[in-house]
Amino acid sequence: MARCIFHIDLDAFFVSVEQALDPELKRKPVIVGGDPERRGVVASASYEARPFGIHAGMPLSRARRLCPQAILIRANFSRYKDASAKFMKILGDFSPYIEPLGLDEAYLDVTGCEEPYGSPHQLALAIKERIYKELKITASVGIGTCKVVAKIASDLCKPDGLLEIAPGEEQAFLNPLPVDKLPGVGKKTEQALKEMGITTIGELASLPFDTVKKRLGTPGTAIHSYARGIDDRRVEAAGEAKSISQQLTFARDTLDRDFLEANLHNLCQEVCQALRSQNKRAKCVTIRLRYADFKTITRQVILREPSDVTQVIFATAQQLLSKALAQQEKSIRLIGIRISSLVGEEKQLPMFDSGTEKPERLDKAIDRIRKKYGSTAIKTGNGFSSENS
Ligand code: TTP
Ligand code: MG
Repeated sequence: MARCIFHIDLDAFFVSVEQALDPELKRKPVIVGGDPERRGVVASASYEARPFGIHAGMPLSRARRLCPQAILIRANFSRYKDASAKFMKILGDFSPYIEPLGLDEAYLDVTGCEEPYGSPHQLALAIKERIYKELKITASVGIGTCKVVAKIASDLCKPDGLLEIAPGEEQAFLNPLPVDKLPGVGKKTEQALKEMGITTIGELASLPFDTVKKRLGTPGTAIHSYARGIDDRRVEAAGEAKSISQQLTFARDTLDRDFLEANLHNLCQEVCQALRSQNKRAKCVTIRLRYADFKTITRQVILREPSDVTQVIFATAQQLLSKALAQQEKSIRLIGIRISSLVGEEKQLPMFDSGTEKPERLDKAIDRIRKKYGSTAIKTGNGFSSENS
């Protein structure tokens, strides 16, 4: 039996939460973002602001120039977290198979759940209605037999949309769309495909498998399957975080190595604390650097042994940073860390290697203090946190 997968994404999420709290903001160009004095960027723009060319990630200074009458609101993350929790809870009432992707989107496997409603379409309407009733926020829902089709469908029908791609219709739906609609196709892949004369998903789908593999490597084979509407990924239950990340934009671009390392250390402490709170360890460490010219690079390494020890993760990230700094001497505006390939609890007892025991004890003590008094209550040697935004 074909699966029935929903992808549900709230419209202009941060803005919609603010509009629900202050109806005066409705039907107006509204932007939620960071601090304009500290080079903040647009996090979310209302649909009334988008025709001016405003989109997420754009510097606020530019957004203001494009639409001076737009109402700018500083982000209130606790409000968005509350709304997100309510949103996920609503979805959980419709199916136990829910995979949150971020604060405002989730996959839902509703195979067999549609019966009381009559059809998947009716079920989607019921979900949209419930979300609107409780949160005063519109949602867009894509329905398909797999994740990739559902996700692209919800994206295409925004805002307040509902688009169902019937079983068997996947290829016809995907064919005319540009390749960058496929998840995993970024600027680089798009360019590589363009050089092969491929701009639509249909053209990609008609290429022989071997050609795609030769040109794009193994990751290209997944994209090739998606282009054919083939995507066996299951909807994975909540709480199965695949990675944890943190990043920081500096008030001023910098090349100061001590400053970069100190901030990297703080970020490592934050992600490792989150990791430990989930009783997990990470196998992969990635750093991200954005230069003054907005060029962004990532560098990653696989650890020999998975770890949840701040000192281990930081030492690895520090080496990646050193290498990157040696390769490029350009000022940096953003630094980030991601730990991924997370593994569960089956931790080995550090019976002989007392060298690893000490940092672990230190981490535990810090976690306890931070839990009690908040994250600024303690910082170990390397940390300093001025100048960041
Ligand atoms: P999105 O769902 O990508 O965007 P959106 O909900 O604002 O708009 P859309 O109607 O197109 O779905 O992201 C959800 C929220 O995540 C968004 O409201 C703000 C936050 N966000 C950022 O903080 N920075 C970003 O670069 C993006 C893309 C989103
Ligand atoms: Mg959204």
